[in-house]
Amino acid sequence: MPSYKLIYFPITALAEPIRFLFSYAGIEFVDERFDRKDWKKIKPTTPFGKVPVLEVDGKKIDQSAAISRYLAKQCDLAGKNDWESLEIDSTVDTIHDLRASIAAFHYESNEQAKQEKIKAAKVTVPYYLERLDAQVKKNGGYFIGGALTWADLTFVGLLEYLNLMMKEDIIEKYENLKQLQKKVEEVPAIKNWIQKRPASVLR
Ligand SMILES: N[C@@H](CCC(=O)N[C@@H](CS)C(=O)NCC(=O)O)C(=O)O
Repeated sequence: MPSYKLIYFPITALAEPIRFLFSYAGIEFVDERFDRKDWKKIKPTTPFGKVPVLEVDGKKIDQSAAISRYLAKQCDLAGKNDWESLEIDSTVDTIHDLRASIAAFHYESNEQAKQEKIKAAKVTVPYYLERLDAQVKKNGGYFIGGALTWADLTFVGLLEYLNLMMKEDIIEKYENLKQLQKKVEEVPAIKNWIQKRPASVLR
């Protein structure tokens, strides 16, 4: 088994689906959370100036979805066939599109541009959530194939951060997504991880 170190800010966000997958797979990893003030120093040591970065036996690799997919394959969460794997990839990309529309206003520093992006997100966010909720309903309580996959772990892993940026529980009105969150958070290995993980340091 390789040695794994996950490097990220001291928050859930893009690293949390990866941490969920390590926990689910029962794979040990070093959960390295750096201080925000050190980011300037760390950035040039990453492959493309972004985190999360995973070190595998000292080799550095980035991109959270690619890392998640790699781990999902090791614990049978990557689909039962190529079609399901494609459906999972597609859903994960959709979840990241939803995240991008929220992050767009959250990280906007120009006040006028921010208001415009908030207006856009007020349309986009429910648009995505309605469809994701319907997808879970149609697929037996999970996003794909009536069974747990890394798409479910990605969505639930990212939720805390999406809620923080939106300043509300974004799935409150979406019964199927709420049930999904509950199911994922009750998987024993994930429940155990959530209980022991450090709280996010928000600035
Ligand atoms: N597509 C990348 C996005 C990575 C990304 O945007 N990371 C942000 C943190 S959430 C980052 O490193 N920001 C600091 C910077 O760009 O200087 C992934 O999914 O890993």
